[in-house]
Formats: sequence, structure tokens, C-alpha cells
Amino acid sequence: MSEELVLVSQEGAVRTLTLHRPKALNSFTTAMHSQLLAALEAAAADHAVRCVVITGAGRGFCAGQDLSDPAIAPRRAASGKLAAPHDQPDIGDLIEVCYRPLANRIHTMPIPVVAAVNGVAAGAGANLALGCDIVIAAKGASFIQAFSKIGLIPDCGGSWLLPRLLGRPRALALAMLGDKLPAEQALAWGLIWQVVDDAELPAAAQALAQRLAALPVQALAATRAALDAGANSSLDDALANEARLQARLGRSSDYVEGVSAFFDKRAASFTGR
Ligand code: T3D
Repeated sequence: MSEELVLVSQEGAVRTLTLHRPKALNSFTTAMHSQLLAALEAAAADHAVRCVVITGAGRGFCAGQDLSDPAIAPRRAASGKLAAPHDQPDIGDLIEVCYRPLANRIHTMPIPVVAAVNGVAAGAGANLALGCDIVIAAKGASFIQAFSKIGLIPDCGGSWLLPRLLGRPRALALAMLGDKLPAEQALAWGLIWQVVDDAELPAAAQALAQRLAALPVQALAATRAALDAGANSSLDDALANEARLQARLGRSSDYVEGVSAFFDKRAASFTGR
């Protein structure tokens, strides 16, 4: 049987995906990539799931690419020395096959995605977290754009996310220097939503996810799409997009339920449809 590198659990309508390679700080192998993508696909396809939480097992969240994974580890010549640059594996393939689908999948999930960052999030692990809709972190967690230290650029969406989230000066300095950004500093810079005491993270993330799951999740996913599209468009294009999205949502059961509940002076009971 293949190793369980992503643990899947469910509480009500919230599905939690726990990256599970704790000895290597949950760094990504190709096997962990395919398990995470499959788990996200399954959550997206299951109407009983209305929010996903991604977290890590042990003391780390995710240390990015497993640098010893044979798929990408630097090749050695027969002498045992590192092979010449042109004999090294094509890392671009790895990005196309693994990180691009992963970042796109999270960005287009039909339900909200929460990152519960329990410890260090480095390289693609940091950008995996930052690509989620809401990031809640333990006080002891940190974010490191570790790429420059190994001669690479921010990937897993980092080049797109960082300037949008931080502005160019901070994004560029973080990415160039690869400094560790403690969770509380990330919060102060507006990079993440919330920081809680380490021991409180699982319960706080679960409470946040349950709150999201009780909302009209179709509208939440459309809110993500509208905000991201709005950031790159003219006001008039954004207004046209809002009209398109509202037209679709206005015909959803959740809209009818929300308005009915308002007039009935009762709590709405949404279904995500
Ligand atoms: O090919 C490509 O690279 C393309 C893909 C790019 C995407 C990327 O994500 S590139 C960035 C890759 N990640 C890194 O460069 C981070 C490397 N890790 C670290 O810098 C440090 O481990 C941390 C700052 C994250 C944490 O430091 P610390 O001191 O808390 O822990 P540690 O002792 O360094 O690590 C604990 C163990 O995890 C250790 O194993 P050991 O010695 O106990 O057997 C360490 O080797 C292992 N580990 C940590 N990160 C990785 C890893 N093993 C493989 N790959 C890792 N990325």
C-alpha cells in the first residue's frame, strides 16, 4: 500500500488535509504532490465539503520542494561530484507538472480554502499557504521565501502573490534576501489574516473553517474570483464582471434562502447551491 502523505479528515462540512512527511518538514515529493492534488479534487467534487483546511503534521507546515527527491535532486557524475549544469534535471517540468496545477487548483476551488500554518513554511510551502483564501498561523510559525538561497525564483504562485499581498518593496526584499518572516510580522504586514497561540491553532482554524462552511460558499468562491479579477482590470470591467457574477448568484438557492431568512428574522441555512 502506498504511504499516506496527506491525511484526510472531516468534521461536519470541513475537510482537513494534513501534509504528512513530518521528518522532512512536510516538504513536497512528487508522491505528496499527487496525493494533495487528488485530495483537493475530491473535496471540490464532494457537495458535503464546504471548506478545506490545509495544515502540516509535526513542527513544520511545509518546507517546499524536497530537495532530495530523485525527481529533481541535483545529479551526480560517476566521480560522485555534482554533474555539470546542463546535465541537471529540468526543474521547469516539475513546476509545470506539479506546482502549476496545485496553485491553480487552490485558486479555483469552488469552496473556501484555509491554510492553518502550524510551523515553518518555506519556499513553495510558503506560497502554498499564501495562495489559500485565509491564512491563520501559530505564533511560532514563519514564512521564508527560501528560493534565492538555492538560486531560484519564488514559485508556486509566489511571483504573482507576493507583490499583490505586500507591495513591491517588501515582496522584492523578502524574495531576494530569503529572510525568515515570523508570523506576527507577517500579520503586521497584512500578509496573513490571524495569529494565535501555537496550542490554539487547530481549534481556531477549525472554528474559522466551520464559520466559512456555514456561509453561501458558492458566493465566497465567486468573491475570490471577483477580487482577483478586479485587481487587474479597469473599474468598468470590474463592474461588468460584478454584474455577470451577481446574475449567476442571484439565481442560486443560497440567495433565495439568504433573503428569505432576512425577512423571516431567522438564521439562514445555506446549502452551497
Ligand atoms: O527543484 C526545485 O527546487 C524546484 C522547486 C522549487 C520549489 C521550492 O520549494 S524551492 C525551496 C525548497 N526549500 C528550501 O530550500 C527550504 C530548505 N529547508 C530549510 O531551509 C530549513 O529546513 C527550514 C528553514 C525550512 C527549517 O530549518 P530548521 O533548522 O527548523 O530544520 P532543519 O533541521 O533544517 O530540517 C529538519 C529536517 O527536515 C532535516 O532533516 P534531518 O537532518 O533531520 O534528517 C532537513 O534536511 C529536512 N528538510 C527541511 N527542508 C527540506 C528537508 N529535506 C528535504 N527538502 C527540504 N526542502
